[in-house]
Amino acid sequence: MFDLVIRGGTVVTASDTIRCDVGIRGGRITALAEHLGPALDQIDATGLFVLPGGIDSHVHIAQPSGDGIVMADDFESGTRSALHGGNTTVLPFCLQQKGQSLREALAGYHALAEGRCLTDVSFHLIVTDPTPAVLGQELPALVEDGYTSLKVFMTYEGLRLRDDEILATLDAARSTGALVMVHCENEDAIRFLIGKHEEEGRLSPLCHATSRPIAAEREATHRALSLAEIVGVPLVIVHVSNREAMEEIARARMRGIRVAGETCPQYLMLTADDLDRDGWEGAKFVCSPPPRDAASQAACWQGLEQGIFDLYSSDHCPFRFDDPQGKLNPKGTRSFRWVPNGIPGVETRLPILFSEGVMKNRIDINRFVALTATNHAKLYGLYPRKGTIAVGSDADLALWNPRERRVVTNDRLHHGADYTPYEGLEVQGWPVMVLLRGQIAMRDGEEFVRPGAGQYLPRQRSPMAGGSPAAG
Ligand code: DUC
Ligand code: ZN
Ligand code: ZN
Repeated sequence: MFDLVIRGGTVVTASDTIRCDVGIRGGRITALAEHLGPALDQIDATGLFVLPGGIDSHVHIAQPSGDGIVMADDFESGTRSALHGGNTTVLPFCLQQKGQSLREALAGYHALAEGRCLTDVSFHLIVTDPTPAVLGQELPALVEDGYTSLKVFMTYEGLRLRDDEILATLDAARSTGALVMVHCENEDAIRFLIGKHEEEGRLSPLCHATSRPIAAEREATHRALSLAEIVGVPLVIVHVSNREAMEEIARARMRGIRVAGETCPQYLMLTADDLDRDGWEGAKFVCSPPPRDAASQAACWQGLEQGIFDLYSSDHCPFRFDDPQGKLNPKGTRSFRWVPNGIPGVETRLPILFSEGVMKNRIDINRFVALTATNHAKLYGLYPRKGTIAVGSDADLALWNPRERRVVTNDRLHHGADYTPYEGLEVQGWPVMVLLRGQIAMRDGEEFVRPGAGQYLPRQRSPMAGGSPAAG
């Protein structure tokens, strides 16, 4: 007897599309077959896609963001927003403050997340202070404990690492089997350009985009990949916004470097013109790297279709707009340089790719699943427990109505931001039900789980970094 059977849906994985029932017992998928027998409960999924729950491996929640600035989502609102958008797992960042141990940083984020999450959660580390003790002692122990990925920044004063520090961090990652994600933008070039803009009195939100040009991203992408080549370690290049950075990834692959690429909805749907909207409205679109132009959008679509990108993540990093602790902070009203970087997007990530990608025949539904769930689980050491529909996997599922049409409006979203960059966008396809480890967590926009239903997930080492995926 099953606890639950989902009957009559179209089950989609990264490789197959099959009409079958899904049998669930003890929170896991225990059978897939044309017709399954009796169950304590059942769901009629006729006319729906049954997808692996979305995994968003790039979100920022409750991360300190500078003087007087407060991120708009805590772990409850951030994971609630993720859940309503069809996700069952998110990977937020744990930011190490300078002078802080990684353990101490983790203790803080665990305390914030504990009992608050509505999806499963696992942390990436952000290393900002790569001392010999952090790299030589803490990191190896943390990787053993399931913190198997870390991010380094090449931009942002206070966060960025110099090349010697990046090399030391990559070397520590190589010897521990941690996977490194890199934010590629040349900080010195950006500082130079910000100075020029300010000298010339150019202070509007659009100047955020013009002070962070493609060349700054391309150069840093090339440098990060070269440093990885020198150390002999794989890399994830996150939030790629344009063709030239994509070309660096392709060239590195041709040299035999193992590199995964990620892009985000903002690089498919927004352009720098959005930062030029009336008044301070453009601040709503300030994120880094900035959205580029129509040609860059087309290039990023091509990258999703043709495989430069393995991951499609939100880089959800929400700030309120009409708020002195957000985009309109008192410093920010004087210059673009004080506008906090980041936009919300965890809830709209899947509908945007389904509507613009699958419904417009740019990608098929299997590629959609790979880009939104399976590849994230594989790359970050959660597969096959997460990211697929298979016997033995957690019953994390999104039941998807491909006919539902919606206009995206902020009042129907669940994040803590007071706006969405996609206000007014018409989409086709929306998740009508989400199951988290076999429990109905969301149905028709209504929640059936409480904060705390989401669990923390220690992870295996990434197979790309030399770890072997868990057997059984
Ligand atoms: N840029 C980042 O590097 N992180 C979060 C959001 C953003 O815009
Ligand atoms: Zn980043
Ligand atoms: Zn980010």
